Amino acid sequence: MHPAGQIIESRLAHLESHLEQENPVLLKTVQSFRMLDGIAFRLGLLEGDNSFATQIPWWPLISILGTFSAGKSTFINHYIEHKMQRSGNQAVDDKFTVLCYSREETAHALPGVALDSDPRFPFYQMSNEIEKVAAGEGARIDAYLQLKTCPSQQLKGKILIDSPGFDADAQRTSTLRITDHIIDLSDLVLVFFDARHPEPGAMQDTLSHLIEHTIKRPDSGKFLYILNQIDTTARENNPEDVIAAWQRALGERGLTAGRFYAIYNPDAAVPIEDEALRQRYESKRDEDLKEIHGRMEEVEIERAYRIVGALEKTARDIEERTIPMVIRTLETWRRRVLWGDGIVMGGLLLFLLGFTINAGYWQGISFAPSWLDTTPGSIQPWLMVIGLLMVLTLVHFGIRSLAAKTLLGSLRKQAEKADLKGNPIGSFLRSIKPWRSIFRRNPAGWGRKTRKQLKNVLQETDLYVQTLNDQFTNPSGSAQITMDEASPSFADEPAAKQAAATIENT
Ligand SMILES: Nc1nc2c(ncn2[C@@H]2O[C@H](COP(=O)(O)OP(=O)(O)OP(=O)(O)O)[C@@H](O)[C@H]2O)c(=O)[nH]1
Ligand SMILES: [Mg+2]
Repeated sequence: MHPAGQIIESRLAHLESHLEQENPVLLKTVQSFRMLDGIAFRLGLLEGDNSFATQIPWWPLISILGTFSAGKSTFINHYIEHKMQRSGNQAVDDKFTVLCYSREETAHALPGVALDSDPRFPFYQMSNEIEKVAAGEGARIDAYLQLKTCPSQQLKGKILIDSPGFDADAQRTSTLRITDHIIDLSDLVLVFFDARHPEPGAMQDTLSHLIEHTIKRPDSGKFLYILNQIDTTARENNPEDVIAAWQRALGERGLTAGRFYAIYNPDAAVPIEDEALRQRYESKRDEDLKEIHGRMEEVEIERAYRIVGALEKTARDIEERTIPMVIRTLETWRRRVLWGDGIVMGGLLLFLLGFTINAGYWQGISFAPSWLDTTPGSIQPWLMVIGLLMVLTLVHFGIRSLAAKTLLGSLRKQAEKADLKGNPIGSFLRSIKPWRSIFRRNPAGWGRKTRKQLKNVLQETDLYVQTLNDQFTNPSGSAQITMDEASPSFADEPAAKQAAATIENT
């Protein structure tokens, strides 16, 4: 096998071994992605070192950001029921910690470079990103990122990222860049604030970076803003005022109600003496924690449907968008070649005619230059015809490649705009190889077999959706939520719509 193909194969095998532990339905989809890869290789849409499967993130990412000592690590430890992350009142974390599931009993900590080679993680080119903003820092990826694995059930099928305390003023550009990168990749972002800071105004820049920058995003729905450690406000005269002040401060920055939560950690909290007050705090906390945890579970379900949706979309895109785009380009190319041939060859023939007439080579309509008579044998006219044909052939192929060159730029732009997973330029170039007639309408490799395989993949996606529906709506399963709640953010994915419809019908 191609060495690049081997790399992909080992990545896919790696992916499958993780899915085997965490989500068997998605394991099957890898086979369908392989099928699509095969189709795309044949069509020239993918190169040897690529796979549709590695272009999508397989594990949902939940990142926990926020001010330092807000209780991010304590929250995570509580959620995963393992004491994975150190916590403390000084700034404890100086690295981003990626936490993921492993069935091994002992927890493992691995350096940041481990994230580069694992298909679960979208940090593939993180060191390049860092290098761009801070020269020389890219090689020190281990100083920014670390990976920890843990056998927590809560970590199954998702990845958590714990981050160092965020302080917009003191932060290095590289850390800001990683933060932004992580926000981009995350399916859910929990932004922690600390109720011990009575005056939210004290951290203008941090608030601005965490709120004003996020609120305008098209995916702003994935941010949850969490005021933590509200137990510390119980001793104030008007505890509700502290929460209200925060809510106001966030509101001034454009955050509307609904995604603002107030919680505290039962283990780390200071005891609340007043019985009635304590109950009020506990019920508020439990209610909000339940909602936060609920969102964290949903993310896993959403991602499963999204992967099947991506599979379906990739298959459909090949047939409905990529191939038509290549066919259109081939048509334009054919027209240009024909025109080019006509003009150049016509011109050449006219020139030869003019030249020979001028030279007196013609007698009436027969070509009879004086030098032809004197030469013994009658082979020369044929040689001339062959020579002429060879010149015309060269001209034709020259025009083919010239015409192709004029189309590459616009094809590239079209492909970028359409945001296609495969590269139509590869298919186009393969379809205009010298041995292919310009009159062939279909791109190279686009035949009955390929179409049938695509159809099979689409049928399989329907099956996967049904299996996922069974898995997630089955009351004995762990997750019990309705699709309306589970899939608000990907309503445009066909598979998701179908899933929602299927559930409604049952
Ligand atoms: N009273 C109270 N203390 C808490 C709560 N959550 C965390 N703490 C304490 O706050 C301190 C900071 O907690 P961490 O979990 O380390 O905070 P962090 O946000 O991870 O901090 P950095 O990683 O340093 O940014 C620790 O001493 C925790 O015990 C809470 O809900 N109430
Ligand atoms: Mg921490």
